Amino acid sequence: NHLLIATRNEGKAKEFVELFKSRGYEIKTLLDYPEIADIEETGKTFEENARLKAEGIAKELNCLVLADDSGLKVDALGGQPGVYSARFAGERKSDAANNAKLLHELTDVPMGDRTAQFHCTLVLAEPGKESLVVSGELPGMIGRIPRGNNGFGYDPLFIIPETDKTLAEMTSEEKNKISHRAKALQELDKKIDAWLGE
Ligand code: ITT
Ligand code: NA
Repeated sequence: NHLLIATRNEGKAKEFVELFKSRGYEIKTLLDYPEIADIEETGKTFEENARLKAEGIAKELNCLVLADDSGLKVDALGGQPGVYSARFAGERKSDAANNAKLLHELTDVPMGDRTAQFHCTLVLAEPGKESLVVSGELPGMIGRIPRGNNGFGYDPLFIIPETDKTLAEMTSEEKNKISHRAKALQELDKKIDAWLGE
């Protein structure tokens, strides 16, 4: 069972390898295929962008492809950065630059109002078939200083209130039990067999 995941984000790729271990799939990502061109994310929603990536690569390679479009929705910012999470501080800027911009935008927002959700939409695509779309969300709070070295992206700022830890202070095993990505995959689990059999 082979599955190509249409991502070049190393943090996502690592999580997918771990998440799919128990699911009996052998995972490849676009990091294994440097010759394949990036798909432009011109969509305005997570689903549109995940479809562009999954359906674009599935058509190009004529195989089964899963894509993840995800991001951070901050309530005090009206849901931003949302689909622009990867490019919040500008194109090709570091995770640290994105985190610094987020902290700056929230300077005057008190802790009680720093609620946020991580969102993940997954699209599974195969040429000539209607794609399967699932999503997952994880609620939390945006901290005032980055904490922890695990994970990627906004993890050092994303506090899980029940544990008082940021996602970057959790092990990958702990994060993979609760994350938006794990929840979306649980939805995929419920639907994938019927979809593959269609
Ligand atoms: P691919 O399109 O190649 O998958 P990308 O990084 O461009 O990589 P997205 O467009 O989906 O992917 O952007 C997702 C961004 O949202 C990501 O770069 C992080 O900044 C943030 N993000 C998503 N999931 C996250 C997580 O689990 N932890 C921390 N940040 C996350
Ligand atoms: Na995106």
